[in-house]
Amino acid sequence: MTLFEDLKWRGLIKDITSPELEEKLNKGGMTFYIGTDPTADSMHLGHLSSFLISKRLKEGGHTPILLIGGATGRIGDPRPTSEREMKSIEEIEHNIECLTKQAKDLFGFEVVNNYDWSKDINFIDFLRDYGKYFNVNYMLDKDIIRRRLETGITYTEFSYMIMQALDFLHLYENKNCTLQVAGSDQWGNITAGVDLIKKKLGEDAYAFTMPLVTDKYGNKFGKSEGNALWLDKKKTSPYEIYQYLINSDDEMVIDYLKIFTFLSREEIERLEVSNKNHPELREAHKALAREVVTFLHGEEEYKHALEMSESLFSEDITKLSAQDIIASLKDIPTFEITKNTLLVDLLVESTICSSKREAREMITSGAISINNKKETNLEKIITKNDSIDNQIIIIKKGKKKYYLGFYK
Ligand code: 485
Repeated sequence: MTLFEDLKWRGLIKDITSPELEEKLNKGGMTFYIGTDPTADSMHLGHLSSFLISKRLKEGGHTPILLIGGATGRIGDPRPTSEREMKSIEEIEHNIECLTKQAKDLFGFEVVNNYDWSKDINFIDFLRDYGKYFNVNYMLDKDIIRRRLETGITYTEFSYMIMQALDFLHLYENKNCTLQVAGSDQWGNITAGVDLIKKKLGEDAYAFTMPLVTDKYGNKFGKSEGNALWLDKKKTSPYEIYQYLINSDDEMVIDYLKIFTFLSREEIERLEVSNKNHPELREAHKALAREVVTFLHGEEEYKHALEMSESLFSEDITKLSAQDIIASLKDIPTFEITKNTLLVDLLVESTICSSKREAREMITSGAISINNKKETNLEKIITKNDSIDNQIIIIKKGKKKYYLGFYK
């Protein structure tokens, strides 16, 4: 299978600027770049799907450059809906530092910052040397700008595409970079660069985009309850990432294996069969969680996450942190605990049981567990001593029903 076929098979190619690119990709030897803005102090799972392309192309014999947008981050890529709030320079600088380190640690490729070549461009030179290549009608016709015409867009954000185009030109001239890769929302920005190189130098540069990764409902992949899953383990524990991936939709897990792992086509096809015929084994889900967590955080952290997920269903649960438990027991019913309470009463107050009679029966028959430990004492009083991290307790009713109690 050629590199292009592999990328296609993995669903990693949405649009390409010209059909010649297929042959060029297969041949190897191109320098390419992919960029991100310092909007946060870490990349998230959404970025990972895009950035992994740098490793795939590297394996195909190309040379990657990772760009952190110190200049573009000061401006803000127009969102489809409304103007971005500008971040402070201190925050941007902090984010650049964190992202540069993260990109280097994860990939080990050259990392550049577009602030280095953009900061000294003088406004008059900018208008004379570059502005003349950008027809306003052409800019207005870009999807992202057109969508903002109703709600309004400032001159600052309107200029963003020119900055990204200048980056491509700069890297083309200085690093012989002839290819830019990005998610499909970047089509306007990257074609602005290809067009600038053509107009200014009369030469050909290339680009392709990758489809946006979504869950089965079409929502952006990599968000949990509206929060991004960060690649920095101080922000999102490896265990949380593990849990997120292991709980991937059955219909999506094979797509995710193609996008997020370096497993071979043969191996992924084997997992596809397993997922179809033996979904209960969850082999595909386990492989996805294993590959991604190991790539991001290493073998040790992966093993730890695996052990933790096993603890979730044993008395060892008390060894986990409240935060990790909350993250993994997401969709279960919750209740509040305000004071020391007789277990029987708590079961009724929390509506786990419908009456005191039922609660007593459940307890004496051994159907109630506190933190995965059976509780048969009718006099049992639940106090903070029963809690995990002074924050939560987990009550299990019968074999499968879990309830999460929060201390107020
Ligand atoms: O020369 C460049 C300057 C800035 C950028 C790229 C090249 C960043 C780009 N405009 C951007 O906003 N990227 C997003 C980001 O930073 O979060 C995301 C894209 C996504 C994918 C990812 O970066 O929305 O599609 O490309 C890597």
